[in-house]
Amino acid sequence: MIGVTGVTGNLSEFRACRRRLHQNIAMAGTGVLDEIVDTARYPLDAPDSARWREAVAAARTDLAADGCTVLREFIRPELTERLRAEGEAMAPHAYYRTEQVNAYNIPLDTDLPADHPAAIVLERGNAFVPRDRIPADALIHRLYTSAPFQRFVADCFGLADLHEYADPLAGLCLNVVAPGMSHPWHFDTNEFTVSMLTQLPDAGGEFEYCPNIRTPHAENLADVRAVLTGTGERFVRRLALRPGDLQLFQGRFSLHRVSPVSGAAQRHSAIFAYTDQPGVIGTAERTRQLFGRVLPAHVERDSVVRGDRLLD
Ligand SMILES: O=C(O)CCC(=O)C(=O)O
Ligand SMILES: [Fe+2]
Repeated sequence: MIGVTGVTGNLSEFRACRRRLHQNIAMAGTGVLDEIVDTARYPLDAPDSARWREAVAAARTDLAADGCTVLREFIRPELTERLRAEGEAMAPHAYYRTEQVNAYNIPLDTDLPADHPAAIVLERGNAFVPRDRIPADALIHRLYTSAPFQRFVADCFGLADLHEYADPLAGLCLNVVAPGMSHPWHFDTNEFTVSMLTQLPDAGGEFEYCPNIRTPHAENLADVRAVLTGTGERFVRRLALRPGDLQLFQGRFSLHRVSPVSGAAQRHSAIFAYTDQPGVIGTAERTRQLFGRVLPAHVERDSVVRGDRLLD
């Protein structure tokens, strides 16, 4: 008898202890995060709970419909001024180099028919602050490296796993669009993008996108051309982003841009780059174009034959 009650007592104690342990493990990853993210609204502290699944399902519904979802006020609204100020402090480290590009990010001398939309040359005037200029305690850095955040984003995209882009410069960037500049129309070469506006410009600088204007099976060149030449308004949607909103975007099929910025203030957005394979690093050539310098990791990477066939 004593044995039975004793066991029962131990068992319930054991269960309570195990529950506390699980809570502690969850909180170890989210305690800091809870200061940044309103976990009542975005339950990063409760992976795989009903609330978590609900938030993920909502994001997936949006993504399936048009490749984009915006999680409003993902950063607690009382922190948006700090978010903005941190971005402003790092913005002077952006590397400026206006680049002639096309919407497909393929070489401008590619042999194509004259009326192909890739023959339309655009000016990429946005500049990037690289990861090694972003303090480890900046809100965007803490979010980028947070395990529950990564788990949540992976779930929203329906990915089994997600890894920080191992590139020491391109993993996390602040995208700076100065007055008079834009980030012109393009398709992304990566499958998914995670970003967060940190500072609004005075005017312009809108995120514009054409949901699924192309598909894996059809380039729909005439439609793309219409957008690039300013007659495709019917394809264009605009997002009224606010600092602290989290944007999940699948830009391979949806042509998109940041429209020209005007007024005095720059537009700042954090780009959280993740890959579905670990250990990915950009080429030295591309790194130099984007950041004006390379690190030993890029040089080493180029001398190693990679086991994957990923685009840079
Ligand atoms: O900065 C943004 O909001 C958009 C960035 C973007 O389209 C990209 O980095 O590919
Ligand atoms: Fe993009």
